[in-house]
Amino acid sequence: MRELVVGAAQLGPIQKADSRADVAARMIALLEKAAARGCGLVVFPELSLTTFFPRWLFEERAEVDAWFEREMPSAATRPLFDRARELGVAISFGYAELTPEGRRFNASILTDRTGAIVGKYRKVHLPGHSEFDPERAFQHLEKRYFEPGDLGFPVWRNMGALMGMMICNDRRWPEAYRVMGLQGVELILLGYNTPSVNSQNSAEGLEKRLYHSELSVCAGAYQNAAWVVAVAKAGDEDGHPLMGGSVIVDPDGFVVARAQTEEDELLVHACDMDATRFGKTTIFDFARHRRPEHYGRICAQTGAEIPEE
Ligand code: CDT
Repeated sequence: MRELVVGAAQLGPIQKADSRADVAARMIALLEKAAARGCGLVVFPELSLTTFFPRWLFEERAEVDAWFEREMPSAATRPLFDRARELGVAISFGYAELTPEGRRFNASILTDRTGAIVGKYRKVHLPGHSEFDPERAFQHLEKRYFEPGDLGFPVWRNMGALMGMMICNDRRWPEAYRVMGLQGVELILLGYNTPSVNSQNSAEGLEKRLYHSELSVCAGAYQNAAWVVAVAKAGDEDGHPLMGGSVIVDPDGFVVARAQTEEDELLVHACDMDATRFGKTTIFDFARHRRPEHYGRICAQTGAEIPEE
C-alpha cells in the first residue's frame, strides 16, 4: 500500500476587486484544515489567485498583465509556500504566468513537501475565442490572453508517486490523460473554472454541465487506471456563476469524494497509489494491448475527415 492523503481544496468565488493576498489567506486556511486532516498534498483550482478574468475584454496590455504573475512564488503567494513548507504539505495550484520573454500561459505548479516547485504545466487545450463575440451571453477569451502550453503533459516523481497535471478544458480530451498514462501516471491533478451556463446555449442546464465534467474525469481515470483530483473554482464571480462539482475519482472511475457547495470546501481522501496496479497490469496494460499502428490519425489531423460519398 502506498497511501497518500490528498486534499481537493475547492475555492468559492473570487471577485475582480479581491486581492491576491486575500485569496492566499483563504488558501492557507484550507491548507491548515487539510494538514489537520492528515493531507500530504493539497490541490487548488485553475487561476486560483484571481477571478476568471478571461470573461472580460481588456484592450490595453497593462490591464491584461495585471492578472498575471511574473514570478512564482510571488510576494502574495510567498506566505502560502512558507506555510505549506512548515506543515510539510505539498501543494498544486493554477495561475496566469507571464514569462520574462513576455509569453503568457495558463499554468499550474506542483511542489514537494518542502515547498520546492517540482513541476510546471501550461494548459494545452485553450477553449473560447480571441476577439469579442457579441453572439455570446458572456465572453471566454482564453485564446486572446494565453498561448497554448509548450511543455506537453509531463509526469513527475513526487512523494513516492507518479503525478501529472492538466487544466480545466484539458479534462475533456482523452489524449491528455493518455499521454500521461503512457508515462505511468498514478495521480492526475486538475483545476478548473467552468461557467454554470453555456454562453452559446442558454437551454443547457447545470445538471448536464456537471455530468459532462464528471463523465470526462471518471473516464480518464478508469481508462488510464489513475487517481484524478478535479478541483473547481465555483460560485458567483461578479454576476457570472461558475459550477462546483469538485471530485476525487479512483482508478476504477468511481467518485470517492464530491463537493456539496460552491464555496471554499475541502475534500479529503486517502489515495492508495497501488490501487492503480490492477488496471495498469490487466485491461489497461498498454504494452500488451495498445495498437498504435491504427492511431495515426490522432496525431496527423485535428478536424474530422469525413468519408467521401
Ligand atoms: N476554463 C476552462 O477551460 N473552461 C472551459 C469552459 C469552456 S466554454 C468556452 C471548460 O472546458 O470547462
